Amino acid sequence: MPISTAYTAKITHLQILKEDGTLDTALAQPGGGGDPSILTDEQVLFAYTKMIECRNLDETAFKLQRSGRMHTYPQNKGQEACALGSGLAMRVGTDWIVPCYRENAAMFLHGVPMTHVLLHWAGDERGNHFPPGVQVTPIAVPIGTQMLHATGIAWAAKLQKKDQVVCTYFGDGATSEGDFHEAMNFATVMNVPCIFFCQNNQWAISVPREQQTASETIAQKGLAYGATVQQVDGNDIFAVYKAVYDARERARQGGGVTMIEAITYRLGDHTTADDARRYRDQNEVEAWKAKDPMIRTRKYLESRGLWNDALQKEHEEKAEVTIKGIVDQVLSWPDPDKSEMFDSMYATTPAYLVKQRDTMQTHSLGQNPAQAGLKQAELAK
Ligand SMILES: Cc1ncc(C[n+]2csc(CCOP(=O)(O)OP(=O)(O)O)c2C)c(N)n1
Ligand SMILES: [Mg+2]
Repeated sequence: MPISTAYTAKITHLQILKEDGTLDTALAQPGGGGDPSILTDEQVLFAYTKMIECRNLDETAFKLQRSGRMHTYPQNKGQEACALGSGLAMRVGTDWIVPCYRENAAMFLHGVPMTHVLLHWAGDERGNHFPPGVQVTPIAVPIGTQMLHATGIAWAAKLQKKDQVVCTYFGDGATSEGDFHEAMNFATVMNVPCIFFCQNNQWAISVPREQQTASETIAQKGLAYGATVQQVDGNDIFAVYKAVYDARERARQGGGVTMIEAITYRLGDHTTADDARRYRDQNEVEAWKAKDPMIRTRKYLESRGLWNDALQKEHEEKAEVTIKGIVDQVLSWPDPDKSEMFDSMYATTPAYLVKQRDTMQTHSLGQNPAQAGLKQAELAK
């Protein structure tokens, strides 16, 4: 029996907006040219103003943490094209966003109030309780878990014949977790409408991408499970938008899972609990700063006559006011009532928890339980 080829594969890398801010006109016309998979000027303009806002939020959250008014916060700096390109390509109120923690802008686009993201990182669980109708799941800090949730949501949508697609986000490091492989396997076998969006920002805290996986690309891990895969320049908002838009439409037509690997870079520390200078070469950081998605998007808008220094100043000032307003709201958020920790656990709170809740309201526990309306015999139960 001669040796034959059992399998060959090719993974393409998509870049539409070049680093000099010009479009590859073989792939896209400036203004969109009526192609729904290409961003219009209006969308790019909108996305750029959101980038300004998100960067201000990052800087503000950093200062809040340093001044003791915020717990850990993971900056999104440098990865905004991923969040905005993908967030814009998903249908608000129809599709689902299942985030990790480095795609704030996608969450905001889909209706999560900025206050809630800050509340979350301030350790307030109410930050995970989004307004009704918002189709976004809470920020997931345990690495990888959200991909399983996304798979379940997409499976439910398929079973219920709903026109819904799910986009879940995760980092390069997360693809070394079991949850990624289990989610990917189940999602592809069941052919569910789910997009696995990997923000390959080159680092998993202090572990560089090469030490974390021997896989030449992250995208090829999706190939192993039978997903459609696409690698994109993650600092190119056009490429991200097109890849997610095409994946969304494919999923709606029954084409199942797409895995997108977006090549990007974490310009900030891992979180405010980290100091990346201890393990990262500054030359590497500087090289990526030059590829900042904001610089590239701004160059494009300038070439279209849609942006200038005056607008930059105006929107930076506007963002400052917006974010300050958000912070004021968060800092004056009323404290939760102690009893709230009992309220959302069971549909009907069991008697022993009712007892705990009620006795917690008094200083007399163990001294005069009658104060809490409880008889000694009941407490002994
Ligand atoms: C299950 C689990 N293990 C370990 C951690 C600690 N941890 C937090 S972030 C992180 C690295 C994640 O790297 P990556 O997936 O590349 O995402 P990035 O932070 O780079 O966006 C680790 C190991 C965790 N949160 N959850
Ligand atoms: Mg990473």
